[in-house]
Amino acid sequence: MSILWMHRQQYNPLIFRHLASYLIQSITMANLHMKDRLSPYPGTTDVYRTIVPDEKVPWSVNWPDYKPVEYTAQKVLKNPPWADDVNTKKIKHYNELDGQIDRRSFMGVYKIDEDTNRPKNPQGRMGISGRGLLGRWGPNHAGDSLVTRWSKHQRDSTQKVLEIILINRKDNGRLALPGGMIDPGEHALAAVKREFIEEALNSNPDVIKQVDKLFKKANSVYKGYVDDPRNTDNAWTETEAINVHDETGELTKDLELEAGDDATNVKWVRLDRHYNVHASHESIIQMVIKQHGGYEYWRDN
Ligand code: RP5
Repeated sequence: MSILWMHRQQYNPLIFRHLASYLIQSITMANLHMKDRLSPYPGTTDVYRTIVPDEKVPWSVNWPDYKPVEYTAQKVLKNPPWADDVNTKKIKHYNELDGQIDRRSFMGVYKIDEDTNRPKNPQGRMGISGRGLLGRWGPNHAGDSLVTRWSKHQRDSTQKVLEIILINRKDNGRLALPGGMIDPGEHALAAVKREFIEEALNSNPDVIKQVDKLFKKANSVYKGYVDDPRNTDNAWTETEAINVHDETGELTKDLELEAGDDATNVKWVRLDRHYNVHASHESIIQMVIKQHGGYEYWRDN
């Protein structure tokens, strides 16, 4: 947030309240999920989360006066095929495989509010109820790819630097892992490969064989919650992240990257510093760097 931005907003006390909360949270919450508690809610200019102090995030902390802002985007309320019905009473199989829809969470069994039949985000209060931009009540399962290889420009022989294919997201412009929501009945690996082809290769049919070969090296590295700015009290994102590492660089040397679908740009990114990446993708990237014994840039800056 720039000083200019703050200056322009100086007469809006609501925004300042949220800014103050954001700054305090930034200082005190080094390890707590953060991006899913920011305001305004993505895609809006006027939907502000109810401020949730850190100590009141867990549902186990009694807070009878808690009043989250209710918000579900119009496009979700229109009931497209990727979204649930607005009426949660129709959902009978939370925490289970509900036909083709996977309502199980990597976080374990989540609780359901007895009065509303709405699932409760296992990470706690988010200051907003409803589904926001997310289609499913409860977990919204995504898959992400981490296609990596060694950078040609190494720091030294003991600190090899990895590079990775990242996209820029259409919705927030941020650098992100190529990825997307898993369709009902789809396997995570199939979804990850499909999203990679759509977003990083613009669905180029000529590269399918090359991608098939590359994805033979697929290795699941993370299954869990994502600190996604779209998360609410009742709907949240989880992902299975899959690493495809091209040790020699041979399999990817001719791979022609071209952004498509939800991506505006795609490129190889040298992992030698922090980038302001979407959601909690940076922590997954760091996990993969550690697994391959690459240069751990976060230790130096
Ligand atoms: C993130 O949102 C996941 O990690 C995944 O990258 C992405 C899925 O959402 P869409 O790209 O389909 O919007 O939380």
